[in-house]
Amino acid sequence: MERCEIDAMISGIRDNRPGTLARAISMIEDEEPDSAHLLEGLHPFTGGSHVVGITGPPGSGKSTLTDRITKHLRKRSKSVGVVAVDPTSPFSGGALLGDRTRMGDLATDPEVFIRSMGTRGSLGGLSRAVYGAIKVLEAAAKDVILVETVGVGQSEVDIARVADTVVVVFVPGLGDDVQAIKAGITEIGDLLVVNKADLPGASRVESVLESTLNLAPPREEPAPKIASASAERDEGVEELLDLIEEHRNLARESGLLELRRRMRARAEITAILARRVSRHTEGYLSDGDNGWYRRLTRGEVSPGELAEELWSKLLGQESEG
Ligand SMILES: Nc1nc2c(ncn2[C@@H]2O[C@H](COP(=O)(O)OP(=O)(O)O)[C@@H](O)[C@H]2O)c(=O)[nH]1
Ligand SMILES: [Mg+2]
Repeated sequence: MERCEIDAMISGIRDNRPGTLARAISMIEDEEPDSAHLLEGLHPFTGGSHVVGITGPPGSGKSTLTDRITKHLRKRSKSVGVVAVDPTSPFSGGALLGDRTRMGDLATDPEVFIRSMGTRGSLGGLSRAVYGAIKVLEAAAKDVILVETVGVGQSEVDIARVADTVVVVFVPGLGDDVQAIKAGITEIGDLLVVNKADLPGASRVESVLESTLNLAPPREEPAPKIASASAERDEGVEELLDLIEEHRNLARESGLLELRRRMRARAEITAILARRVSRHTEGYLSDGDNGWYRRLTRGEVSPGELAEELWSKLLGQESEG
């Protein structure tokens, strides 16, 4: 790709042309060589969006909630980008497939851009792509970017936690005591939402969350707030959105936003490097002709020495160009 083509792509992104946004994200996802230049070119135009992570167990209603939040944001005249990293229920399929009218109005709205991402990348690949997609949407000047990721604690899909505001979704009936306490899940959220409040047991989950928070050691960041909602019935979503906006304003004043951005940059750099190292390593080790395994079995080298060798090769390639 010529420099001028990349420039044209950047201006297409800044003009918020949906086709260009889609193509740019695909380029990043497919790890096309030019995508690195594209991301470099986009960087100066990033940082203006409110990145909101929405995470929680599969089936808790993250996609439904994301859809609702998007609608309410549109009512507030905010433009929205959605990145859904949820292989179990893709935003464009899954729960929303059965409700085409709901998707319908969002799908034709030029101020809403929705992208589902699979888990096809290997180590570091997916996170790298998601950070890239966020960059594209930031450069397109989306007011809010919603990032849906499943689960908590899996590094590959745990991008939501380095968002400006992190929403963790809970539901009644998943073993109410366990889900709250497990894996310090309450620690990563700025807002803890009990979704499916229309189902029995929701208030019990809320009180379990409250007592978990009361027992938690004090932390520098403000204690998370607890909310409840029924995404399906569109109840409590407006209030949740108020809390999301309030969090962003407080985070900006307190310096928390700066801290989150720093964490995100750190995670992004790590993802790019991890991906580079893993590609290099996989490439070498899957090449049956270079004899690394023979040398290993003959006792000429140890795995550690081979790793050392590969590392030097990688550094050598870098300095060559
Ligand atoms: N009863 C009830 N069901 C809901 C609610 N929100 C979502 N669901 C349902 O829960 C299922 C999983 O929703 P989905 O949004 O795909 O969850 P995700 O896997 O977390 O993205 C779907 O059948 C939704 O219709 C809610 O507030 N109440
Ligand atoms: Mg989903």
